[in-house]
Amino acid sequence: MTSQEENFMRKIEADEKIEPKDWMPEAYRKNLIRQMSQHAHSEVIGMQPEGNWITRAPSLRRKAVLLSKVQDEAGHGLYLYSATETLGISRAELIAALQSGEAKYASIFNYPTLTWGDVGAIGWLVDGAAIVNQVSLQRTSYGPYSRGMIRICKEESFHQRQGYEALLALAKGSPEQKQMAQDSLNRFYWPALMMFGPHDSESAHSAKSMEWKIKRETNDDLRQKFIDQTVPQIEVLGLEHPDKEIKWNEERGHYDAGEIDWDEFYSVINGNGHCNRQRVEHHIAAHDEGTWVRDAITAYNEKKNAKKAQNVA
Ligand code: BYC
Repeated sequence: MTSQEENFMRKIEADEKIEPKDWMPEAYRKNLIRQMSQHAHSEVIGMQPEGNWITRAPSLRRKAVLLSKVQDEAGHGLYLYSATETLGISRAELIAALQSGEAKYASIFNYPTLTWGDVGAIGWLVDGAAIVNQVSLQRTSYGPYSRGMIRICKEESFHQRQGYEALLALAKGSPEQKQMAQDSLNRFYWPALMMFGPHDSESAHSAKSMEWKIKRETNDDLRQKFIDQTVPQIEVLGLEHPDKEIKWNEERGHYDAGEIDWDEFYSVINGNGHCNRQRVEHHIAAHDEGTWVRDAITAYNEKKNAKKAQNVA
């Protein structure tokens, strides 16, 4: 080990944060860019399924709340892109990788939102799963990522509660509304479990990411936390659990659960989910429409800098 590597590992072991100007192994930097940019893309692509319901929200209050939640997701994407840029890669490169399909985003956003119940299920289950993961990532070893997570988690808890409250209203409503809530739970439960990634034994990046403390808990451990916390929440809603094999295991102190359909997971992350093409095409169209805004800002900044240079001279 070189002295630089030794110093890096000493910091990791002492739970000190690695900061942008610190020396870091190239593989650590690359792994972080991969994970953080995919996280940023997930936030931004995640605006689409919920955005689909802004114009059809059932009341003015629900519309206002959904609108601000979707705006929050855009903000999360921006924090995460900025944090990723501290690793020496530009926003344009990150977005090009998303649009070419080279970079992934969370599989969950390739499922359609068919009913209003789905908006509640996303807030409750998808943001709920995201929080379990992100609370753990608050202790990640890279300073800018860790600080971004602390801020994002605060907003995400509010998102989770608004989703649960929307679904509770349906579950305690008419038989048709209760059925809508059950149907959303049935469709979003398994994809929410897939958000935690493959089993630890199949996870390509986990071992190194755990060693470097990029990840602080494994995919399976985080998934188990989510499974455990969701059981009583389903009971309060008065809905049926979508997993018929769910059973408390006294010895483990956890719920045993049925197996995820991994063929479906791999099909979705490899680009063949219900909405993969639609999501990326929509992103490309929106990005193209915004070209004039980016051009205007660049021209303005150039003008401002030229003026500053003139004043100095
Ligand atoms: N979906 O070795 P593994 C939100 C990929 S959004 C797609 O275990 P890793 C919200 C993985 O990337 C919150 N791909 O990977 C927004 C890798 O492929 P590559 C999003 C997945 O990185 C709007 C390969 O499979 N949260 O809150 O160690 C509205 C092997 O996997 C998935 C984050 O992004 C998946 N589910 O662990 C509402 C959290 N799972 O890169 C809500 C940050 C795995 O080699 N990310 N893959 O091509 C992480 O914590 C980790 O990256 C993961 C995967 C746990 C997701």
